[in-house]
Amino acid sequence: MKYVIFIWCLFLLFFWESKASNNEGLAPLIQNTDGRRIQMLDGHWKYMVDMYENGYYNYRKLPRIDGYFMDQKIQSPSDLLEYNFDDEQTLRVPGDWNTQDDKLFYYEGNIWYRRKFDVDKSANMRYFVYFGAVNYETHVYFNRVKLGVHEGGFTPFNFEVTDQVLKSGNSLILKVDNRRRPEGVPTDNTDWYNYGGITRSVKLIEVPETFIRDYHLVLDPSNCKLINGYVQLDGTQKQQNVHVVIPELKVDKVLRTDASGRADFSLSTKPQLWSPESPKLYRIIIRSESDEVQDQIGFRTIKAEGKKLILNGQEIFARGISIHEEAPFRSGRAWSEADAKVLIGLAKELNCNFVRLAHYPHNEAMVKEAERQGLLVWSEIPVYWTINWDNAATLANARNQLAEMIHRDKNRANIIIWSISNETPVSATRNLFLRTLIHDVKQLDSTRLVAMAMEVHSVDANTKTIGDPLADELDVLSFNQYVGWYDGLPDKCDRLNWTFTQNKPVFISEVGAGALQGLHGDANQRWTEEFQENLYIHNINMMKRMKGLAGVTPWILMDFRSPRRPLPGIQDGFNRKGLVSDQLIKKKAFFILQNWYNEIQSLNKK
Ligand code: GCB
Repeated sequence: MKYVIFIWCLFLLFFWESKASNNEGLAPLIQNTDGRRIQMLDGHWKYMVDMYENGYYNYRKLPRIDGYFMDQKIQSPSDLLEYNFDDEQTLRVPGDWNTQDDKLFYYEGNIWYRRKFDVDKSANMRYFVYFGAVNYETHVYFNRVKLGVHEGGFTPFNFEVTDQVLKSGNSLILKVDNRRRPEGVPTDNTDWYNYGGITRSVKLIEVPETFIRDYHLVLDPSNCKLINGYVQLDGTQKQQNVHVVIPELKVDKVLRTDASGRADFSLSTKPQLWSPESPKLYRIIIRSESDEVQDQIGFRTIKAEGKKLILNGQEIFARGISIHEEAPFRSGRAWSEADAKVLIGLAKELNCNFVRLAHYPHNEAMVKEAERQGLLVWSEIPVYWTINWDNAATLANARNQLAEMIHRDKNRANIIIWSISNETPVSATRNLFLRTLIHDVKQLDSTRLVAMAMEVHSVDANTKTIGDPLADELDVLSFNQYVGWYDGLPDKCDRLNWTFTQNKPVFISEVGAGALQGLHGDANQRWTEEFQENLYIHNINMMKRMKGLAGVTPWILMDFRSPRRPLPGIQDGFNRKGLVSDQLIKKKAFFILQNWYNEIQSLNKK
């Protein structure tokens, strides 16, 4: 009992302390920026490399009041000024800096960015600058005033600039620091490339004084004829009539927002359900007295029932693949609709109905393309391997990234799983940390499943299980396993059995082997396409024997850059577990997995 109380006190301590975070000045996130009046701030931004953070600290290492963010110009030839944005080179935004200039390929440090722009400013409107993602820590300055700070490289954030925005000559300056840090999320040790910079679009959003800041529409988990949701206004006129209109379903629901600007609602209708076979989306119009926003939303239900995964009331097997947010052909961070079309198109070709977007929230184009093409999604935050479990700021940061991920994508029908972590070693502090995140997901969005990629444990030489105490608290039993690659050779699969005490759907969130595309040889020779092919054959046979297997997302669709992978002539800085090379040439294993997925699909059709 004493032990339980002690643990509980620790938990509470975490909870309260976790309010400490590096974020500063952020405005509550605006929902659906694609549906707003925006001025894109993408394009060529001036940049300055600042290895010593000289534009931020003075020679006594104290923050400067005349830092680079003041964007000064000399007024007379005798003036002393040691920087000048006007004469600098440019970087493309969005885009990581590493793949834009050879000199920046290995750079981990600070870079200052500047974008000048004019605004066709209207009276009585409000303005926000919105960043899709910037890796990793960003200090934002607008017209020489500091707006604030955001930590985390894969989620959106915004600041209000209504009072500062000018009709001409606005100067938006960012200090972006991509140094890895042990207390960061992710921590300093990962198996992917640490691309730095403004990796997603930057937008200036114009909204009326009172605007529709947020909304959520979701099918009732136990009633397919009921849509639940809320609308949240922001501004001084909080009490308004708001219409939620779905023209195709002849729905026009009128709500009245309360003194806090919020209206919760339920509306009866019978939408055609979104599914991989028929990814139906409806045009939704939300209209207040002062604002209107439109979206495309689908409706479906998802639940775990015993060992079954149930989509829209029917059992489904998730034929998946893991994907990193890495650009096809050119490497670097993927960000565009064109990148998403290629990656999602390949997953479709593999005959997937599911993708694991690893190991951090991907750009919105990926999620939306997957939704249009009928792919279910597992979305996750970069709580990966050995992060600082006992650091309150680390927990606050992870919680914030989780909230930002859920906020952005809560209206996407294809997301069925929020995942809170990947391959984290069991310990008391880690359990407390992750338990807080599980609790958060349930608070923020109880309509989806909560998972994490767990590790496996051996019962005996031929039996494996999950020995993670958190397995009881998650909705699915998902784990990474590398039998045949890090764990024995592929024929080990033939002898192995799996046993689970929890009655939950089983997901293999990773399985795979490295192979250099075009390298051929014996099935026992590592790095050949034949070795990888053989490993897939043995693993698939083993997976066919696993009771309650409800989904798989092998590792991984495409080769991706990782500094942990130096082997010359084979890896050359790439993790080669892709089913296609970084140039998108298919390896033999691609077809093995594709055949299995075809087989599963035709069995399900019978
Ligand atoms: C894992 C990690 C993944 C790695 C992969 C590998 O378990 O979750 O991020 O890239 O193994 O290739 O070793």
